[in-house]
Amino acid sequence: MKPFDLSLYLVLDPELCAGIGMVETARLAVTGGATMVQLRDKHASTAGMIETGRGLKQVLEGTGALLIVNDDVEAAIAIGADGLHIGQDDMDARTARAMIGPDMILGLSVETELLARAVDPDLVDYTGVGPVFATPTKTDHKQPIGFDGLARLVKASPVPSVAIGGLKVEHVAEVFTAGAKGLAVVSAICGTPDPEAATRRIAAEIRKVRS
Ligand code: TZP
Ligand code: MG
Repeated sequence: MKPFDLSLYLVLDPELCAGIGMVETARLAVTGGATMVQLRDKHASTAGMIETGRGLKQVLEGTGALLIVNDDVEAAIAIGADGLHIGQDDMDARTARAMIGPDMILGLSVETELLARAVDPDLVDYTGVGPVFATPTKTDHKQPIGFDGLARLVKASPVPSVAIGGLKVEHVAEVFTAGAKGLAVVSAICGTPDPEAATRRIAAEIRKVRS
């Protein structure tokens, strides 16, 4: 498996990226310092995911940023993505790992301490922990956990965690203080007029809090 850096993890959303599209948003964000990009499109067919994913793979090529595909294991494999991200309502981690093989990164969303503790580090490489705050980006999200909850879940997770849910540049310090290895954001980058500049600001804040 490739080493991965969870520090600035962009999760794409086709609606929020509607103006310039997901591929161009990803290109700008990676230029601005995003370390991982997740293709997440709840309404796309596998063929649609593969088409967008191939475009993403092209723009990420040679940048060092990794491409993760949400939910659709068939698309993840066809794209040759670096990883797959699944939620608790998707296939279980053992099934996912059996399908993707040992080399792809596997991420799993966890919303409670119990779920974090249940993660098998032989199957799962990182956890996505949240939502830290309520967010309009995902309307069916679970109860927000706040930074106290984030710290508890990160501690319970046997693998590195990335925080998600309502996170903006002003939350970077608290995310790292809670022990997360990074933040995953949608609207802090996708919904902005200048995704590259927005990413640059978050990346600069990450460098500052880590130094
Ligand atoms: N999972 C939990 S919250 C969330 C996802 C995909 C959406 C986060 O979006 P935003 O805009 O960064 O709050
Ligand atoms: Mg899912």
